[in-house]
Amino acid sequence: MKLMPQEVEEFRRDGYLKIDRRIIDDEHLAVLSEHYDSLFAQKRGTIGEGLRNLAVVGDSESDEDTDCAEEMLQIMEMWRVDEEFRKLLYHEPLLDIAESLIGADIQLFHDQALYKPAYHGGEVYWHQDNGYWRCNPPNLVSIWIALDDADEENGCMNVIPGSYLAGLAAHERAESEKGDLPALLQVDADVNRAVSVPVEAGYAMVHHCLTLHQTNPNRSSRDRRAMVIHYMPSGTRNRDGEVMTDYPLLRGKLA
Ligand SMILES: O=C(O)CCC(=O)C(=O)O
Repeated sequence: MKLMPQEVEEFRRDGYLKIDRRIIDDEHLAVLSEHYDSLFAQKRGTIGEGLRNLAVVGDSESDEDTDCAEEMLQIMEMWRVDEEFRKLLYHEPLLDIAESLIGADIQLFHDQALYKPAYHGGEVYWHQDNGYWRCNPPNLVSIWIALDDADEENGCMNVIPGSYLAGLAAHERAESEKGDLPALLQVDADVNRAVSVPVEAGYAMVHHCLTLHQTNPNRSSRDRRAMVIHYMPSGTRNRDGEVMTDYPLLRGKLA
């Protein structure tokens, strides 16, 4: 089901939208959660090989150098390693949302699982996604799907409404930045304007690639598992100015 005109309008005004209808039903959510847990379990102890701890403060991504007090765990490109997450790319309710915002010709940019474990889940600093990506035109959207209820206690998304309209902000490397860890850029954001976006399990929110956003540490007793799919209009160029033709076409045609 496509977004209603007023929802599109809200997105155009705020640069994000909480979707008020369920996107993943109970049965589907149980399957995805099981596959998600099993992938993280398989990869536990292999930091740097497909699994990253974005809260790392050591000198490298190896387990020895990782400050395990904090974990903001990331697996990129889940669709390449798991059939359920590959199928999720084509889930009609998600593509309908993307189509309402970026048009009928939709390619995957990438997906990622972002897991903040209970008690010691790490932070993600204020940033814009396109601060990392530098895609052009900057019209990508990300659908952030909650596998657990996500709220202020366990690290839901916080956003600055309307921030995308000001274009790309100046990003700096955070102090804990080591190597090319992508989650460690940060922007000075006006936190007084921040809005929390709690999302229940099976629901989603969508944000523009220039929307300033952040998530807090998870000190609660509840895990916060999320899955994010980043969509781009076909014809989008990478940071080197090349059209990204070899990324999966999810709906419509290649530009
Ligand atoms: O899930 C998180 O903690 C951060 C999400 C994020 O930065 C994103 O979806 O772009």
